[in-house]
Amino acid sequence: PQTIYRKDYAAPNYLIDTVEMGFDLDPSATRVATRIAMRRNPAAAGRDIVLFGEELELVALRVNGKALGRGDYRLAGGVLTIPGAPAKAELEIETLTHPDKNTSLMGLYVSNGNFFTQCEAEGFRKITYFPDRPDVMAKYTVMLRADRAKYPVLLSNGNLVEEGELPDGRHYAKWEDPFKKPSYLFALVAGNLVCQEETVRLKSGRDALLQVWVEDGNLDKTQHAMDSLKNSIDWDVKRFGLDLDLDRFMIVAVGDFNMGAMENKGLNIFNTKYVLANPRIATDVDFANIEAVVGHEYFHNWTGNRVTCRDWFQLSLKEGLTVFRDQEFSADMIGTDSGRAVKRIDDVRVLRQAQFPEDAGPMAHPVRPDSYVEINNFYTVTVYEKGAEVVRMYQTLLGREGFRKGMDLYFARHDGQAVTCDDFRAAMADANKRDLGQFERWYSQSGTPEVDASARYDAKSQTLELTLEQSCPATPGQKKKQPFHIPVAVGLLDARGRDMPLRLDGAKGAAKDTTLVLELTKARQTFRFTGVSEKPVLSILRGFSAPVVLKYDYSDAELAFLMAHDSDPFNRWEAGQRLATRRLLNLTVAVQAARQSGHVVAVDTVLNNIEHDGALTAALRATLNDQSLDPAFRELALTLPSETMIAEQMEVIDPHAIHVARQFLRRSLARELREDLLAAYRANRTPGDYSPDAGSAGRRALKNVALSYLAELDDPEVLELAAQQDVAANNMTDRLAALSALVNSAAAGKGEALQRFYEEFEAEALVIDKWFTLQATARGADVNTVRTLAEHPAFTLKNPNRARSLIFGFCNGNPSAFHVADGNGYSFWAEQVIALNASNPQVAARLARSLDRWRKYTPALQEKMRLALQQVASSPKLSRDVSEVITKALS
Ligand code: HT7
Ligand code: ZN
Repeated sequence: PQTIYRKDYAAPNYLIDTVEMGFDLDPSATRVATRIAMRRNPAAAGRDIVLFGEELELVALRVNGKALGRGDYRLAGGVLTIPGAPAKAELEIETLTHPDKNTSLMGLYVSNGNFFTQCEAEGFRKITYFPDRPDVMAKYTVMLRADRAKYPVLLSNGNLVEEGELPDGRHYAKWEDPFKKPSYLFALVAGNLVCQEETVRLKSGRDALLQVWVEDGNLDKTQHAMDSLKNSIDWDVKRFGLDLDLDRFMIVAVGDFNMGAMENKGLNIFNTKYVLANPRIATDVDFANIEAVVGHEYFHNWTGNRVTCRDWFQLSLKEGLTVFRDQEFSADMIGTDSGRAVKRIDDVRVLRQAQFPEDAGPMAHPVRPDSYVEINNFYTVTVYEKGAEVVRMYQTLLGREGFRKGMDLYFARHDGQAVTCDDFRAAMADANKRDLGQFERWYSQSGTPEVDASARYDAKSQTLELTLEQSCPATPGQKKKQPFHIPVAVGLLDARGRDMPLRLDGAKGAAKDTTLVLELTKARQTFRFTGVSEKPVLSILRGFSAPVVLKYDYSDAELAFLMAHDSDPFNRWEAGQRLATRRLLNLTVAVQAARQSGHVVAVDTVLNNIEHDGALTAALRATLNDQSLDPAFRELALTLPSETMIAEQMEVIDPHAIHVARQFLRRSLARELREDLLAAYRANRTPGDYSPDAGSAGRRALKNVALSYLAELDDPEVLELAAQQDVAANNMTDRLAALSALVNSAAAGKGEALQRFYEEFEAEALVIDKWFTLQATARGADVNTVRTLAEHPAFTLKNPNRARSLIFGFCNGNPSAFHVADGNGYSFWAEQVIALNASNPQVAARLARSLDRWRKYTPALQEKMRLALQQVASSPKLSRDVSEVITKALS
């Protein structure tokens, strides 16, 4: 397959003013007639009309009314070229597609009997031949025709301008989008759907119709999405002065969808997982995710749609910025400082768990990649989550006001254009009169930078010298890195744990700030604080001010002190994680040593005999019992780093040893904190009607993490609590937590509880997904468990949510079982990747990434993973998507 390079970007030969499309919708053969008004681009060198098309039957092709014969154009490798076209060309194209055969879920496809489209990134070319690239923007008019009985609802972008009857029981609807847009934002939906709707008055004084469309029977699950949409509209006006520009804004839910949702202009299409919610079927996390994704897609209307990407290398221009916006929205919706901090911790956890490993593996790429084989493989945590961190750093460096000025200038300059990450950076720099030249390296250099900190306190001169040294590991194609521009937020704590006022040497005025943002721009820099009256404890990288790994030689006592006192909640949590990670790594080494010594003693006996760690237990007890702390924060503090997180800290990953060590620590904490956990469990019940608000969700989270610890003890009193909760819960959060506690314990009734759950929720696909995941990730589950579940009548690989629930759940969410020594997990993985490759390459390529980090494992496991990767590599008809991932993993 061909590699596409950023450096090869060339402006399109032709621009488009208008696109008119007519669809005769039929699941087995849909006819699409397209008329495109094109004109030569004065800024381009080439003269050919270049169109892309995939899996299409070309029925007719005319230029300015004249039919083109085979000699008038070239068609090869999905590219249709018309050489020597006139300066102004009206192009007419007729194509046939087969939506019911389209299992890739890109382009026009059928899901549960209804029609949907997915055009980002390059799905429009599966509908018609077209200059399917984001820098070609045009105004669209769309005529949909279909059988009225089967497809009573016909939707597309923009405004409904006409509808009516046709012969033979068919009907039509004509839609006009007043805004020009790239083809990837085109959408249509046709089917038997119902909606919840509401008219709202916008800031501008105009009214807008908001609709949430779902299948019949799901109208009891749309209120939260509607509320989230209204909140998003209000928030974007308040925070960024950006109002809804349409008379009508629609959200449509679909059960078969490759990703979370899609921001098509005025017609957002969503995975049902991010729309449907009520207390019976959705957890607190689901409610929060729906709010975030509804916000995300809505915010794209400005950051992505009004201002779009010049080319797909610039994807983070819209995705990083929009993730930052949705993170800020969710934080503001919680409203409290502690709630904001909890949200920040959650976001950083995702970054560390998924993006840091990506940045250290074979698929590492800059936030703005330089090349790709298949663009779908670059919808990554680097482009999205690291991209959001990059945007957040602008705000940290420029302040909220400065950031807003940059945003205002960005829209003033680029509304209606397709632009680059450099354009965004220039707007930020120019609006604030700052030189952000070095900041560009965050876009061009891959890898996670490391910042090594060391400090020297001089009591006599009352100065503290903080030396920061940065480096960045080599990544594929990038051996040497230049220093980044890194904002490092720092605070100093006195012996009583209070923040000290800070002053840098040479700064004017009295010290008053208690957090300073240091700008690290060199490989090594020393910052001198003056007037430091006593030796402080350092709180570095407050709020996780940059996406880096901070190394600082904290003592256990300092970490416990920060856990108890740091005014920065992120670093307060971070101190606990550092302490726990240290302990977990020691335990993992002990497990390995015990295994190697060949003693017949149980590993537990060995672990029980190694030095008891009172510091961690005492600190966790204090946090758990500190009623002044937000319950949601206490839950996060109590949650140990995941097995994946611990793995990333090891030179050589030994999944089994990590699992044993982590389980051991959980059990011993449960034993020592038993009474405290029981008290927290009882104190944080949420009686009365369910509400997904952050306060209630935080209490449930704390109660349920207490339950999960307690269930480690396998003691009848606790298992009875779980059993009672399973029966009495009035919401899915508590129900699932109880079931999970039972399934992960030795409870006798867990099989029955699982069966009851299945029978109760059989008709709710999203809940059955949870049921599969719970079992795939359960302790004690192995490859055979998952193979058996894959035979269950409710399982199908064809539905991405279902495939993710079981297969991804196991391969990514149950490391010790997946990496079983005999390599059976890898054989299973290879089979599934190969099967998915045939039906849905995009989903297959996501699964293929489960072995990205194979070179970090023990030699025996490495060898088995290599064989599995080769098995996939040598399978016939490998898609571009899977081939790119596997080739990079093996190279
Ligand atoms: N911008 C959307 C990307 C997306 C997508 C990409 C490839 C294949 C299927 C897809 N579905 C949605 C999602 C977003 O970031 O909002
Ligand atoms: Zn997005």
